[in-house]
Amino acid sequence: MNMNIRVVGVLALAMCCATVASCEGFVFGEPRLAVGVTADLGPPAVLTLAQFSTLQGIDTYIAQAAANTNYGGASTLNVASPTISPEMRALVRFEPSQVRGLDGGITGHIVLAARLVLVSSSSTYNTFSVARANAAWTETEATWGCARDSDPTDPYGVCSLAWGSPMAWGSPMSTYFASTTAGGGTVVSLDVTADVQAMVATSTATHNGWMVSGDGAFRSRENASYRPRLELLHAPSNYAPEEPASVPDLDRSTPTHTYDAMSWLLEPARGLQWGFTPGVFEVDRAGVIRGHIVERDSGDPVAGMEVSVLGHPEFGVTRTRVENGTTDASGYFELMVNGGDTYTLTFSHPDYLTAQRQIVMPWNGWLALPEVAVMERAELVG
Ligand SMILES: [Ca+2]
Repeated sequence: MNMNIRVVGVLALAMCCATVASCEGFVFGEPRLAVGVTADLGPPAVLTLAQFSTLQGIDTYIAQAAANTNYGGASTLNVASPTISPEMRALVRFEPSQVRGLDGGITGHIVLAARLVLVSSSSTYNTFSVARANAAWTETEATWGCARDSDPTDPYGVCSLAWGSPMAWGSPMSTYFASTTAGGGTVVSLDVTADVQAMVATSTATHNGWMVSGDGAFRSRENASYRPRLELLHAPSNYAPEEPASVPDLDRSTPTHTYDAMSWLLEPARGLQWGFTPGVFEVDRAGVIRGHIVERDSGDPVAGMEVSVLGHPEFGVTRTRVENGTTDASGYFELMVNGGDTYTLTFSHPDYLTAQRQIVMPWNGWLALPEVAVMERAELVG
């Protein structure tokens, strides 16, 4: 039997719970309407598509086999891995002050998702990865041999600024994880959320852009129709997500992993769980923690309380929600983690004392956390 459902919030969870054997014992708290309006909540997340043309970005590629040649004016960004040919890497940089200036200024905002989006210009492509470049290269001076080569026509190369070693910091932050076919070719999205979060964290953070490796070729900014771009989803620091107005249809005719039923929690545009490492959730293991946060004395639900797992930044964070379309706190949250382990959940909010709870998370299941009551900081000092 196919029964497609499209319902809201708590009801949707109750229904999909019925398809997951291991969710016995999963209980729902009574949804509570807030008595008062939670103050100072920011507006919902804003989706920004920031194009190079507005961010004055720069790009080029560098080639090991032509270590003193600069390709800053080329119409493609060529990449090649050492297993196939002499290595080539693309360099792309957005000016951090321009990123922070988006939408009237986003310094201090949280970055729910950021993707470096490149359009392929070749029919063959392979896995790509992105890492942060470690020197202040320029578009017209970057070569394989130097971040800034004072004379790229000089066959011997004279660095006015050398690359650090290795040329990109640490291991790649992200591997190729999504593609669609657009008019200009295959679109490759590389997750740079953590990096862009650092870029907007302060008004002075510097950033030397990204070095992309793999096999293929992309269109450069000199190719105006399909320039590289930064897709950025951000929200004010006091952001609280809304209860979802709708959730995806669920086919109840087949057994479903919790991950499959609930992966919509991870969709960036929903703004429900962010900052997780792409691909970290395992289909067989992943489960969802559901909880409710209230004020200790009043019993009123608390919105905007950040929920994270101590020692596991790879799972990202969520925050307790407001009712859909309002700023009234619902106090509910769902957080996806990998099951089969013991965790310490941390609840933090500028106005409340930080609380922690130990949990044992089952595989492929649900965990209903007993209601958490938190105390206002003001109450402590008053
Ligand atoms: Ca260029």
